[in-house]
Amino acid sequence: MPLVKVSGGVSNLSFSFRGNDHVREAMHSVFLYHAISAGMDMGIVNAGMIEVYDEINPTLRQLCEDVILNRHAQAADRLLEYAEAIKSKGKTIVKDEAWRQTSVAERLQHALIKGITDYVDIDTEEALQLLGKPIAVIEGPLMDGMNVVGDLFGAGKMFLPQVVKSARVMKRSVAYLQPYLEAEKAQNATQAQGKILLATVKGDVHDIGKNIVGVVLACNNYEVIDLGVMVPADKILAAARQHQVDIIGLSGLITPSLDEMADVAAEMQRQGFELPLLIGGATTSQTHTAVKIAPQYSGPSYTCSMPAAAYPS
Ligand code: B12
Repeated sequence: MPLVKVSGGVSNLSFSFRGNDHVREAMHSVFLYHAISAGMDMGIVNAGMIEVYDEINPTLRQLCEDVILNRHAQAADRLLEYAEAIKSKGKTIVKDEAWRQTSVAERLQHALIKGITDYVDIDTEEALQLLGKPIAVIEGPLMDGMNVVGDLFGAGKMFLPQVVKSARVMKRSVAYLQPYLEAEKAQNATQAQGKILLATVKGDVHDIGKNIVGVVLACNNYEVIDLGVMVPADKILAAARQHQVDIIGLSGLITPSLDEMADVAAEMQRQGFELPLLIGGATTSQTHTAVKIAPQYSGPSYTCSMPAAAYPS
């Protein structure tokens, strides 16, 4: 029945394990993982009570799957037995801090996946000491960690509320680095290089990458006009005229943004703009700029989403 949507209260599933959050969180994640891939449209769930599917203890994950998928007659008894054992050992077993012993890149990745903000500042500082430059921390361990989050999310093993928490960790780390980026600016202070307008296009809320680009440009003496997220073409172009910018930079991370960016380019052409147009965001590509943007706009357009190492010198 293609027009029917499926929703449900996920926590009801684990209600009989009240007081044993470890088991409840695992059950919710296992259920969501299988239900979403089987077509569930909306799960009502306490965002603080879900685990990353891949991070569930493998024994517990199997026990939960046996119950949820009704795989054999003893499934419920075995999960009950496991739950009792966990409960009697108390909560300290559950809060495993062993990840604090790993390398700083692994710790930042763990914090991004788990949405843990407690150690972001000290880990970011350690990564900065190790890598020397704030931008190297962003482009290295932070971007690597976000890519893992993206892959887990894409595979249905992380859920939206968890990615919101990851975004918070990323933003906090970038905020920690900002004074260091600004200190670099003070060292290189020369006259303004030009004025650039940045916006995430209509329909898209992703702004972490755009904000980083804004900080880096500002630290390199560009004046940045940032219009924020979900910005329609007419607003972008009106602001570009009003502020007499030298460059327009668009950001977008979801597939519909690719067409929206092409619409902005077409509108720039129609309104007689000749400014350089920068296109950025994880889903954009050289091919997209070449095939979708350049034919719409006779001014220069550039792809800006490749890792720095991939740029031709
Ligand atoms: C964090 C995140 C979120 C957060 C965003 C928080 C925020 N305030 O930004 C939240 C949880 C809100 C979110 C929501 C959604 N997300 Co999301 N999200 C991500 C995730 C995991 C990381 C993005 C990120 O911040 N990366 C780190 C930054 C630094 O990288 P970046 O943006 O690429 O920026 C770099 C370059 O591209 C470049 N750059 C970027 N912009 C610009 C602009 C200019 C001018 C220049 C020069 C350069 C430049 O510079 C940056 C530094 O190098 C990605 C996965 C991924 N690997 O990208 C998915 C991802 C982008 N999301 C995805 C999806 C599907 C969604 C949702 C639709 C989910 C949903 N079902 O609701 C919604 C979108 C709602 C909407 N209308 O926009 C998909 C998109 C797939 C697709 N092709 O459409 C991805 C790829 C995950 C996946 N694998 O499925 N998401």
